[in-house]
Amino acid sequence: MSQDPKSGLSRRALLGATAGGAALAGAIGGRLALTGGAVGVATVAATGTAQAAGDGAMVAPGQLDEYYGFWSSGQTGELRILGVPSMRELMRVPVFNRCSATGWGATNESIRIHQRTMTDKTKKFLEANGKKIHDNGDLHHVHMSYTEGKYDGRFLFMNDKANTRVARVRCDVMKCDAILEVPNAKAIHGMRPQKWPKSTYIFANGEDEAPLVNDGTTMTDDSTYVNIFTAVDVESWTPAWQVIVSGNLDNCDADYEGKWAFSTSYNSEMGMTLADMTASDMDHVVVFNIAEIEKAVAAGEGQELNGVRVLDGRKEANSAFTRYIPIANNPHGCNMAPDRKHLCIGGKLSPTVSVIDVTKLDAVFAGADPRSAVVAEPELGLGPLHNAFDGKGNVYTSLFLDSQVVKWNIDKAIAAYNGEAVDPILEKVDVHYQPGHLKTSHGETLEADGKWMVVLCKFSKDRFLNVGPLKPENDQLFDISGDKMVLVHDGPNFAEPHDAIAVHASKMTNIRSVWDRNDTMWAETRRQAEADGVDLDAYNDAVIRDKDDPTKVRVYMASQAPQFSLESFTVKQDDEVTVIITNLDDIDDLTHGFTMGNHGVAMEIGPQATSSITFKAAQPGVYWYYCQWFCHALHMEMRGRMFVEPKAA
Ligand code: CUK
Ligand code: CUA
Ligand code: CA
Repeated sequence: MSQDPKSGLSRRALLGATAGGAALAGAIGGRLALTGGAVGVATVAATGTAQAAGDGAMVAPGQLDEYYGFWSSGQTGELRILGVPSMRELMRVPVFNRCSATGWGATNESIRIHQRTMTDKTKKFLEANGKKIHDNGDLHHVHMSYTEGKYDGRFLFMNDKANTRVARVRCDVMKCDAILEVPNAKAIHGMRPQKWPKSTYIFANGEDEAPLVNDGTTMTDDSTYVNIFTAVDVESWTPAWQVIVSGNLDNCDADYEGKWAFSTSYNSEMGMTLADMTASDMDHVVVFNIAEIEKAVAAGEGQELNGVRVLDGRKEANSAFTRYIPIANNPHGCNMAPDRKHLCIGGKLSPTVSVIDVTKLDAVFAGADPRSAVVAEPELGLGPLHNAFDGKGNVYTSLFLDSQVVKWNIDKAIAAYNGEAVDPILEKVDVHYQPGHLKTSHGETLEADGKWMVVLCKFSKDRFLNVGPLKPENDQLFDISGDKMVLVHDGPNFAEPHDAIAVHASKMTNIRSVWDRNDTMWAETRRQAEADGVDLDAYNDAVIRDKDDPTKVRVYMASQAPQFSLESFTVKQDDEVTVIITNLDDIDDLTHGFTMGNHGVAMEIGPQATSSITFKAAQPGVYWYYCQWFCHALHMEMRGRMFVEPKAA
């Protein structure tokens, strides 16, 4: 591997390193030669988990965090990975955004993932705008797949409110491998996986109201508007079924028995203005009966619309699919407690959290008063949004308007609701400032461990050096293992994490460092290579003009530090050029890149990966391409030329 089959040069000889290590020494050595000293190597060897040191340095350099933190990024559209408790940012995984570093949203492999479930309407819309994909997103919620109420380390799921999509990230390589544009619904906001027995579905809330067939025939008549709740099949990443509801849908969650899903609605009024949306004293939580819905879907009830079975679960339909529990004034957060019993609903405009006992829901579906399932409604402070749990019967609720987190006890709240003279509130702490979501380590699983809590503050104001009118958000980390909540870290963050989860490192057992050459990610590219007679697994190169469309040229090459197998290639002006590169290096952390100068294209090629990108060579001349991922002492020399011959006059 360290022998360059073309030039016959050994990389180790080039570096002048000792012959002690094999390929690893070759690659790491390249860095050491430039960074000076053995610092880079020392950190690699260190292991062990974090201890709270109390001096702000909770995880020493070279030590590993105890938890993976998976953060949403809101309007940035990516997934972020942080270490908890160090709050060090470890990685950004592009999902709905266009990424300059990795080429996500530009490589053929990523565009295929984007386009697979795109509706015809969206395809036409994008074409009219000269685009292939939407390259923005609004990623609010990230959750992991479950097996029996616990994180299983397989997938991460996330929503895009902006373009009505949900996406899946593979945890083995931490890359997005499936995006679904949800048909019929509008603006996917709340999104949660099924928890029990495993995540067969994710549930996705449509937040915005629109006509079911939104083709312009009816627009201002809002009596024709609906909102849609969707179950997405986790394996096939296609919609399994949909339910039309009354009111809109905000946040959602699922229970620990696999029986129910729940969604908050702040617009039971079906209002189109702020005044109308806040007109009613009461809104509601919708409860979905999964078994009844599945039965009806299997029986072919409802209607088929854009390939999905759609059931009517509106109030007036009086179906077995839904029940509506009245909740005060524009509720928001929806969080199932790890006690398997209590669902907590943030009041937002009401200073209360409503506690629903899910064991009472069978009675509600059998005809009991829906409010009979509410077993507590403690008054906690102003602007309660989201709830998190410590597994010891306590809840942490973010108070947006009060800029506080309140810790309270469920049993005490129930006792108070029943008339006992007990105060359920245990403690309040100030946060900085205006918290949205807050999350505890494993708090949305049966393994809630009561160790850490992050509070995602929407405003940072004076907590950091001033960086201009646009300020970062502030993610505050609290140690909640003792009686008191102790603030241990402020973590500035860019626009705009809404939600986060912390997953113990012991759950993440299948993470790879090197790609499998046969990964499905580039299966389509591999098929094309076979048709072109190119062996992607060899240090191989080829420039192939398409037989059917001679304006299309495919350029195949391999990369192996510090060289591309092709040091130049020639195309004609106006050719559509696809560059396909396989990285034959097979050691940890040896990523190459491909950037074509002045053509607006760049991509990442991980160890043993194949990546491809397509562009038009519209202007004649000489253009250099280069590896933009620092890979070797001779990384700067890892480049080549594209000659674009002028069109014959
Ligand atoms: S929502 Cu952002 S603070 Cu989209 Cu989960 Cu509540
Ligand atoms: Cu290859 Cu830098
Ligand atoms: Ca309302």
